[in-house]
Amino acid sequence: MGSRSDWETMRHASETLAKLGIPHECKVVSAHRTPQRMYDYAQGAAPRGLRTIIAGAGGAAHLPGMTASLTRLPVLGVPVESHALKGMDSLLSIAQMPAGIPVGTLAIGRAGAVNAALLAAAMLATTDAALAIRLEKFREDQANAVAETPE
Ligand code: RP5
Repeated sequence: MGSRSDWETMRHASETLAKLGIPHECKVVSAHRTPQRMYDYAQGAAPRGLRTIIAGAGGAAHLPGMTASLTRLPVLGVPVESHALKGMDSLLSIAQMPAGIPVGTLAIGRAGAVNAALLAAAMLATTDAALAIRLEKFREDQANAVAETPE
């Protein structure tokens, strides 16, 4: 994530990954304030054995796109809700990548953070049969938790 202030949103990605038993790490890596850290992190990710990167940022959210440009790993972008523009700035700056370097862009805020984790899980589950079973169980539990009536 681009800032410690993004953690309130991005913790939902981490919690969802943890529920699915997916090992992960959470780092503050700012495209603007710590560009060298971003270069080092993105370029070192694949050689270290990481499989996917979830990048959350707000405002002029360059982190997901810049990260994607520095690694062949799939990058999922989470637009963090900004104070000034409610995350529309984050959303557009993450989603509107020019052709050639993709960022898979999720919804603004908590929903995007949760879904980034679930999408990462779905991608990883294509080559991990045990995770596929855990993901199916997660979906089943979620369906069972939805009441048929509103009261
Ligand atoms: C972005 O600027 C971060 O991703 C964060 O969403 C936003 C504001 O950062 P802080 O000023 O709260 O550190 O780079």
